[in-house]
Amino acid sequence: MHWPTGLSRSWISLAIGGAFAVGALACSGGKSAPRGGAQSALLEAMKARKLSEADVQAALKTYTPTGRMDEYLTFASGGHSGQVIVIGVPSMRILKYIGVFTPEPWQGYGFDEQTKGVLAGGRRAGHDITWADTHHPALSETAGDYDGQYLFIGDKANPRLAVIDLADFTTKQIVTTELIGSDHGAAFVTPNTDYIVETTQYPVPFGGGYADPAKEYKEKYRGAAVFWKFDRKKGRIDPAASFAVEFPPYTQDLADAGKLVSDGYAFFNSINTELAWGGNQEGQPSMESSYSKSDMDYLHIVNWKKAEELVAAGKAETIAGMKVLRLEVSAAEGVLTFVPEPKSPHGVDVSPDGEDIVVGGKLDTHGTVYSIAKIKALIAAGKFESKDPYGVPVLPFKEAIRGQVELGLGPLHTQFDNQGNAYTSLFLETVVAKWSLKDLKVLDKLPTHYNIGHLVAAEGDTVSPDGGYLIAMNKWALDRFNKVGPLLPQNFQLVDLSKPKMSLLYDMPIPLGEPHYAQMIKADKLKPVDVYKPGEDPITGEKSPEMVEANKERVERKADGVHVYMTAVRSHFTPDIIRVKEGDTVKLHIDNIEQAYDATHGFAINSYNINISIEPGEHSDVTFVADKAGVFPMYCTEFCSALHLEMAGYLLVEPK
Ligand code: CUK
Ligand code: CUA
Repeated sequence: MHWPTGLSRSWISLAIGGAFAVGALACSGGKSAPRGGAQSALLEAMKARKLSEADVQAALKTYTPTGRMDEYLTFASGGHSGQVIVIGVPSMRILKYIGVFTPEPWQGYGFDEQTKGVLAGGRRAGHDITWADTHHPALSETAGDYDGQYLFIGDKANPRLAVIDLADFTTKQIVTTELIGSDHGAAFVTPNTDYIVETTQYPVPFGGGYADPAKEYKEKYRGAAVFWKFDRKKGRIDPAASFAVEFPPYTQDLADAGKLVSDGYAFFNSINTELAWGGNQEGQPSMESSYSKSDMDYLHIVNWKKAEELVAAGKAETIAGMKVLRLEVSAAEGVLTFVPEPKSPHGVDVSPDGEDIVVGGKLDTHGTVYSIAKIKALIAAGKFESKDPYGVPVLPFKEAIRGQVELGLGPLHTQFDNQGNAYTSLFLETVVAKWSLKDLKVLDKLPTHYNIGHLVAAEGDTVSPDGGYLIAMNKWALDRFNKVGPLLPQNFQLVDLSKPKMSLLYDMPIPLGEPHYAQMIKADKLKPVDVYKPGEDPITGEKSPEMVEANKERVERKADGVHVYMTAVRSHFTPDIIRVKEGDTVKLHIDNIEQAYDATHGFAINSYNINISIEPGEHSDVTFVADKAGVFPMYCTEFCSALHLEMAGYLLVEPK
């Protein structure tokens, strides 16, 4: 602890003159405030809270007064919560959890017909899946820059991909393919968001069939990169226009799309060229040791524009409903090329100018920097050193790299700033290493707490990163926060990049799943709507055919059930009594007929698991079978007005 007695006089005057006197100046009509008073008040506050000079400087850079907005928004994966977390930077205030793969009661996500339909898009093997292991969110891009329109995120556990519309921060679509059995290199977008890439992690036989790995791992198990076609006009993935590129069962890891000079290519790591499959009670070593026997794995280089042409020319085979470019075709036609990469790497990140492909060694102390110019020249000249057992040409390692940077222990992921610097997370050393892309020299290291996984810099995956801020996304937090039992939050540490030496600004616990990755976008690129258009179904974006207008509320008994057309407005539902008979199918159609910003109503019914959120303008549908007779209170769950408690009614289910 640096005690404020060592505080330099000049620094105090700076702090007081620069920041603390602003309020005083405003109150005293322009006359400057008595400095001595403010100075001693500051020192007293610092002493009372045991704050050092560095602490106060950090506080000045993150403290955000009431009503002030953040400069950036970070979209972080919610890890196993299956959600996305929206965080303001530099305040590190949580602004929203977006329900994505998991039902989320606050938003009524997964409770009404609209969002149940979205979740149903992620059913696999005939099962509803109500959780996800989300890892990598990806913002939509135009010409390699975040455009603020969409966000995509993958589910590693049940390979799925979700589309979130940033017009209303709502999940609109979930897609999946039974072709593959898990993913990890997902989601990554091509520079104009033509495709969203989802790459397998653990190989399985394509299409979900059975094969014993002890006998048929090499022959039957496969990985793939799925290129999901994004239809930007519709704001949806078009599965029929999507395709996959088959990979050998090398256990692919992270991926990134090329940009500018490397546009048209995508890069995928692999960690298991050993073709291990486990079996530690069947006479095999555990995966952890067998995966890392070889000194080199293969960086997969995919020419996706060529793949797209071949698929269009009918060269793909349809497996489990997905068009798949088979290995033989990809190897022969130059779609897939390998280049060795050191020992079980983890992250692969393309530099802002698209020239360098940086691979984090994980079990190697280096960051390896491949050059797309060299790779292209080698491919054009047909300069391959060998072929892998599946017939894929392999480029010579030494000739494909621009160099290696000696980073330290456990390099994982890399981000970039606007000064030509790269920032790599070192998991084992638990630091952020700042290094110069040009000279491949380490410039600075900042300790993190603890075990940093990913890191995210402002606009850090684009063709024009901003610098300024970086968040270290740390796995362990053992002595950083008050104790909360054996399961601890993750620790996001905000780092100041504005000076040559990095400095730590803020620790933020993330108590909801383990976020892996995040992306940080300039807040002014986002243009969300304030309210829905009257009667809008948020999932279709259209006026609902069942829209309910004021004074048109009614109950109609139809062949498919009792339709209740209801409106919600401060502070009543109309009708506020719903009479049905035991066994009736009930279809509620509810419109929030307000257009006032922030005037959300909730709607809940006891015992029927009914809970929705109806934002201003929104139309929502709920279907249930009234199979239990009785009296069930229903009420608004958002404290919407002084008479919110009166916004209630009864569902009356008359016995048969
Ligand atoms: S992964 Cu978790 S730290 Cu899923 Cu991107 Cu590297
Ligand atoms: Cu509407 Cu409370």
